[in-house]
Amino acid sequence: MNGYVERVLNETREKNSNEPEFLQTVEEVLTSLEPVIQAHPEYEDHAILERMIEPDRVIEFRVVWEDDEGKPRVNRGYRIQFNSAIGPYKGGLRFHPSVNLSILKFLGFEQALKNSLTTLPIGGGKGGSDFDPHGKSDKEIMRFCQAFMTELYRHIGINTDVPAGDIGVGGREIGYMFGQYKRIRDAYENGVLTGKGIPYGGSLLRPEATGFGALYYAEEVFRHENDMIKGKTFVLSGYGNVTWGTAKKIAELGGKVVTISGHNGYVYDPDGVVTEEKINYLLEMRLSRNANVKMYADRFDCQFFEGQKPWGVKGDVYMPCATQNEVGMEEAKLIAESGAKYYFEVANMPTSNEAIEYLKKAGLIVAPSKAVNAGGVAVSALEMSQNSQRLAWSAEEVDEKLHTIMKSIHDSSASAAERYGLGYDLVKGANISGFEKIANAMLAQGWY
Ligand code: 2IT
Repeated sequence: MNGYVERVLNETREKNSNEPEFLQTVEEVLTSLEPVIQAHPEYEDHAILERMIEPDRVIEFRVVWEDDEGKPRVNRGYRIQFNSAIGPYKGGLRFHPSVNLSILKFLGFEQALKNSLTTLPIGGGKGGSDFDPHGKSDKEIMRFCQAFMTELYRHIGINTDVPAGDIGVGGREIGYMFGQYKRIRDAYENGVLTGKGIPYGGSLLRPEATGFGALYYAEEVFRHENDMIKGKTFVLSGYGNVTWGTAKKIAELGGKVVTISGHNGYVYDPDGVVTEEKINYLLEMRLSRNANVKMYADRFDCQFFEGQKPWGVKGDVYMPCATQNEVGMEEAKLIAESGAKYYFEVANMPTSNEAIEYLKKAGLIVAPSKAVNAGGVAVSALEMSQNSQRLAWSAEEVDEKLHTIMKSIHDSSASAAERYGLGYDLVKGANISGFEKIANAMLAQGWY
């Protein structure tokens, strides 16, 4: 192993031993970068790796909100401003009880590399809270979002840091947070948040962008393999916004999604999540107060497998769309046994590092989340552009730009891997391509 990479990895393992998810990402990325580090001693001379894995700053704050009984409730809020070498910090806010520093640091580091891949001028950040939206009333959600923004507003800005949604944060939450930001600042700076509603500066196609982008990327992979999406069976996890957009585009392209999942089990729909009614029902489920994927099985009369994951179901293409670490060695073995050829990560870091290596060795084409799901943040950056120009592009205009961006992400990843003699390795290629732009910007900007 390259000496510099090894030293930084060992230091990180020691210093960050209480941050398992962050360590997982750093190990995956840094081992991919070995040939680049080997060829460019200037990165070591300027401590690029050490500087890149240490966030610019970590902000942690108390959020106090009033529940429907009039009682005060306390949660922890965060914003990690990870890297601003190529643009203002950009990345989502996650509201979920599992949120902690390790999770947000892994997401922030991944976000910086992903944003670099988009070709657009955005740095990396991530934030959120351990607040659990599940079972909360609409008014409780509103009061939480207002309380969260009352602290967050002082750290963000159109040229500083531009948050968006992630798990537990969709259009409704962004609306409440933007309302509070506007009230406090007394200014209509709608470029400070993305994922807004269409009437107040949201971009057409932002809700679809992560899923649509994933399929535009997949189309490039299929083209490379002289294969086609039409007629293929897709095994998906999740049932939220990302799963919705992914299923919608798969249906449009003639594929068939046969599974969706939630925290309590998965649904098997042999007829496919293919009709408009079924696809739209995903959105309806998520917005219900006690959202639960079993609702789909009841509504469309299909089987629900309680407490199980969908990875034992046979398919041609596997696309984890739910959350981190859904696929470990056990699940990877099931996927490899199915004889499938394609594995596209859509959620952020859904696969353990060991499982990625296993799937690659088993002969699957593995595409990493930081490339596959980058269409979401890319359209967020397009939303920022539209807001700063005070105009709105048509859905066709946004879709065309998204297409171009996803193709470029695929091509730059493939060619980066090729350049370092790694073959068609989309995982390493994405890390290298995302890294190079940030590293070179950091070199140019001096030590900080
Ligand atoms: O993981 C992600 O890329 C997001 N949650 C979207 C971030 C954004 O700024 O749109």
